[in-house]
Amino acid sequence: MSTAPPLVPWRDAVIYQIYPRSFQDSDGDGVGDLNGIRRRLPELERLGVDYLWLSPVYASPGVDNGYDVSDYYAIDPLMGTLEDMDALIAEARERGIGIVMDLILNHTSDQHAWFQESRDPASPRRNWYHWCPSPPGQAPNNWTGFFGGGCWTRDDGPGGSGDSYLHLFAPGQPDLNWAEPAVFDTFVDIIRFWTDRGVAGFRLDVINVLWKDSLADGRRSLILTGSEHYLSRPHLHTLLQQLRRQAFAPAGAFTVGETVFVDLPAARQLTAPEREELDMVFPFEHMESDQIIVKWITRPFHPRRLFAALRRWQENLDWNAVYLENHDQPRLVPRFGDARRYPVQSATLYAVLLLTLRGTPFIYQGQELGLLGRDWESLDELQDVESHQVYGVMRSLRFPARLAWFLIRLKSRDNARQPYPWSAEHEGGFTSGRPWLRLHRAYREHNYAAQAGRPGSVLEQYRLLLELRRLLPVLREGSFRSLYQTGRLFVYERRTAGPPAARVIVALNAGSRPLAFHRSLVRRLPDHLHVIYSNYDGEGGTVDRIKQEEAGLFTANADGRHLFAWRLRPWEAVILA
Ligand code: TEU
Repeated sequence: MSTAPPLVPWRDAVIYQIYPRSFQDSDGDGVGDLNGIRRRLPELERLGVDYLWLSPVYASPGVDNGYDVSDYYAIDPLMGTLEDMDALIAEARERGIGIVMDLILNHTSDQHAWFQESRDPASPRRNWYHWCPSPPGQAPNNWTGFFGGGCWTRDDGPGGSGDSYLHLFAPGQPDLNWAEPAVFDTFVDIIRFWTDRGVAGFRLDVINVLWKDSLADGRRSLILTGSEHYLSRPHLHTLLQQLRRQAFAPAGAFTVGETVFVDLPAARQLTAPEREELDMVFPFEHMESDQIIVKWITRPFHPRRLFAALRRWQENLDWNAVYLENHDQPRLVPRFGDARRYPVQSATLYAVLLLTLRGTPFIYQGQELGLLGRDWESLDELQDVESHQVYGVMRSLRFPARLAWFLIRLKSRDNARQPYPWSAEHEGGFTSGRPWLRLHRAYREHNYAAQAGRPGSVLEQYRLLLELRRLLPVLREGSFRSLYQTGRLFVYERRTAGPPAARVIVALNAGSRPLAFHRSLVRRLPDHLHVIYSNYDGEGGTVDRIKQEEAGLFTANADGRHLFAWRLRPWEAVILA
């Protein structure tokens, strides 16, 4: 009999995303693997996270680092075996940690047996993918893909029919045709296969593009011509309801959908509990606050846009996923913070933001160390298929080579994919061999071991904030109300009606200059507030004090620290009660 504690319900949980090939290598081949993750479970438990979402670990030729699956029932030999996966699930479970798998329903690898069979027009699998006749040099429609350029490839290879197949992503990622009932049934079976092994939830890759209304030409657009035919179409909702009813719900598995370009009305539909589709979705709007039209064209970041977007989503959705980093986004600190002058404060300001908004927070590996990225010297160093493909598109549009490289370097997904620096040792303790992607040059200074147990470090502040979330129900359940959101300042309240009634106020100064509160704001705040957390508070005593005070927290000004002088230091984040 297992003595494992029950898993925290997903609404109360903090989820940690692992990019397995960059987390911890256990066998010296330079690629992270499942046994590496098993080895690091003590560190993850110490951090205090409740679930691990693993980016794909299925068998894959690795064109898109596992987002091109060639067998959904098998573990990639680079990552380990099914037995290793079972052991990981069991050992994590013993520590009260659940495993969330990434599920790619929109496309498979072109090496998947299904696709190989479907290349034959007479095959029963022909209809599993979107095949269309096309004369050489002419695509069946004018759609453009997510990685830039076209999204049709003609099957000219040996045994090929000369027809073209649709791929919204890389040519090695043909889109499945969800109009084929056997595709649905197969995925119900796949989901059951993994929930039977103890998987607790799924992150559903690009889930809102699954259903294509038609393959007709689209309205010409600077990005994603054709997307009006497949972004969150009505039948998508039906498919999600069926998947939930037949696969996720019977196993008690929760879902978070990755929903590209999703707007608020669509997100509301997708997550409304009574509609029984998804539990949460990943919005993109706030991540677009430093870009113009496409992610590659950046503009100077201003926190006002980030805060305004977050606030809009907080105010218009009852519950959702909250995130600031993932494996597709460049690192937070050089992007939205001040990496040069306030690397620790800007990293921890965003930790406070992430962990005090309403919703289920997702931390991406390395975010808890305040990692930086962006230290690339040339395109040759990058592995990401998207970076290379988009560079090619930019060059064909006559972008000068230096400009194209400058833009790629800023936004390349490899910025987030550098192997995890565990220590100052050989390759950061990530591998005993040669890593598949270069570590950040500063790994000897910026690593896990250098921060663990050091009060005030980014890592220790994440740990404290997670503890605070567990201690204070208001941080999990409380309603959200914005009190002030102008310029670099964001002040909001979380409140529960009780009993016992509780309230905390969070104030953030996302700028490198001190900031005094305007009188109009001060007037709206209660008189007796004290700081229960500041990211300038290096002593780490906050949580211990709260533990002692638990009951009286919101009335007593226990240690007499009436510190809050209506003024925030550069990149200061405070939680007040
Ligand atoms: O991402 C979908 C997606 O929208 C991204 O490709 C996005 O367009 C791009 O990263 C912006 O730069 C998911 C996965 O998260 C990503 O890693 C995969 O490459 C993609 O799907 C295809 O499976």
